[in-house]
Amino acid sequence: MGTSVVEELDVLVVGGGFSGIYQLERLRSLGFAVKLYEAGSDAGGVWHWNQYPGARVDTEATLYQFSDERIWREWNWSEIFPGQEELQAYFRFVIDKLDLGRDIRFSTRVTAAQFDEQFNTWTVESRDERTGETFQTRTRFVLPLLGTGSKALLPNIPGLEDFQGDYFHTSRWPQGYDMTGKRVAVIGTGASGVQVIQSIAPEVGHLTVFQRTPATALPMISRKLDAAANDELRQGYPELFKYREETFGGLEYDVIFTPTAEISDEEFNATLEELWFKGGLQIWLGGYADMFFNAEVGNRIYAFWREKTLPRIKDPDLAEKLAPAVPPYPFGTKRCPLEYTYYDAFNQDNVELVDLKETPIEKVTRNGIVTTDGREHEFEVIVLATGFDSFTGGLTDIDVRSTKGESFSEVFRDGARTALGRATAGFPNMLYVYGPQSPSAFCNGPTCAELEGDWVINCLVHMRENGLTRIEATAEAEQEWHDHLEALATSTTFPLANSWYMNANVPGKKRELLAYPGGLPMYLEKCRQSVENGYAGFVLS
Ligand code: NA7
Repeated sequence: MGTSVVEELDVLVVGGGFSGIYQLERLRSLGFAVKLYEAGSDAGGVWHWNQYPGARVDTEATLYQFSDERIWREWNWSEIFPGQEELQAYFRFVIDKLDLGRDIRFSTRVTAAQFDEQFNTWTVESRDERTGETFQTRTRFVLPLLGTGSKALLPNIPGLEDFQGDYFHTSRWPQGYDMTGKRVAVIGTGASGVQVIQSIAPEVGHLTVFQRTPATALPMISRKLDAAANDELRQGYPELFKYREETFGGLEYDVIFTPTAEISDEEFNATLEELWFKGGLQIWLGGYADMFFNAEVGNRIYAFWREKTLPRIKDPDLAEKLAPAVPPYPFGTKRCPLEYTYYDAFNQDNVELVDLKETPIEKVTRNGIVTTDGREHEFEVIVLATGFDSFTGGLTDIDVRSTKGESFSEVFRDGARTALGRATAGFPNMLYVYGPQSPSAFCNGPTCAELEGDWVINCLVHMRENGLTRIEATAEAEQEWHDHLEALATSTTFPLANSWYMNANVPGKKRELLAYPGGLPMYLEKCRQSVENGYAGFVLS
């Protein structure tokens, strides 16, 4: 770290998504010297990075927004599941409206951070992505608010770098890239893959989808919102913003706690039918909670899903690959993508599916992809819809050193360690929101950005009022939190699937559930208890 210090702060917020923007606005209004650094060149966090065709939020805009009345009073959504461009426009609106721009540095990537024990401050090194210049910031607190999708996961396929066509990850889509008439491969059928596939299928020359595990995609069912509809929704917002705290996923609907053993098959199916037509993630995060504890219940929901999906796919062999008779995993243990025309796309003559369970990818050549049956599939473009090194990838990507000189990769070698999903021992004055071991992936982003975020804000105010300059998680609290999460996780069906929830998508990463599976109300209660007990789990000095 040889460069000079250009900024002295109370708080450095890293990341310009919902969590970062919320912290910047609240902390600044409370008089903290705070700045936000964002690696992307524009607003939105994931909504800046994920510019692939068809990128769209899959929780309802009613709660996929800030609860700040100055914003929702004026902002009108065009539909209930808005697309990427609209979400990015929303972020620009928020930044303008709250005059946050003067405290945001875009195109600024934080690359390293070192704690100074003498002054209880961090020295942070950052790089200007446009000029390549590096500079330092000295700050009391660092909030790495990096979400679950900031570290793209590129598959380790031999020869990829030799490919003569274009290839890119969904979250690094070249702006305005034209796919018309091209021969395209998409690897991956998660939420991003499904959205890309259904969007580009009508325009590309030929599309080959490489599927490792079938998605259980659900109908999105969006609806347009005119000014009157927005006015009507606005009347319900204050109540909704309160209600979200009581729900498992921080949403406008909750899981159903009625034990499925107590209800008839007719009632079970009637409920599923109703949830299906409500659309979105309702059958999952608004469905029977039993599905998360009993694989049989998950399999019954899978059978319902399959019955709905099969009629959409004409070719029976293809149908068996996309919606196999034997559930590939208990329903609900992998994220359900939302779709409009995903399954219909496979009925087009120009769309083909390669089942990687039958014929895995062997290598990439100059011209395309070779599978183990010896076939070379030729392409002009390869889209990597292969997901993210979620939960910890953003942190381990930065060269942060603990007070013992260890990096996050070293400290998380045998699994992530946090107290309350809030901080890690050895990294004082570094607090997370929506990070590992918090509800994160199971919680509506803006909900947790604000409700978890309030804990951080209140803590920093408490420290300021009491002349405290250092907060650090204890190793004991980390162990307790780990054991609590592990006990919860082993009672669920999540360990039965190879999902990114379980870190199973990242080769070599410890297999463990890093999203808090107890639901938002239980999590918030644990956070409250910590505060009531004098920030139990943390040493403040
Ligand atoms: P996901 O949900 O992690 O999906 C990634 C997809 O890519 C999934 O189908 C994977 O198959 C597949 N994949 C990953 N690595 C490979 C390799 N090496 N070979 C073949 N296929 C591979 O990421 P998304 O971007 O779609 O969604 C992430 C979240 O963003 C989403 O859940 C929302 O919250 C928003 P697998 O299922 O692992 O067998």
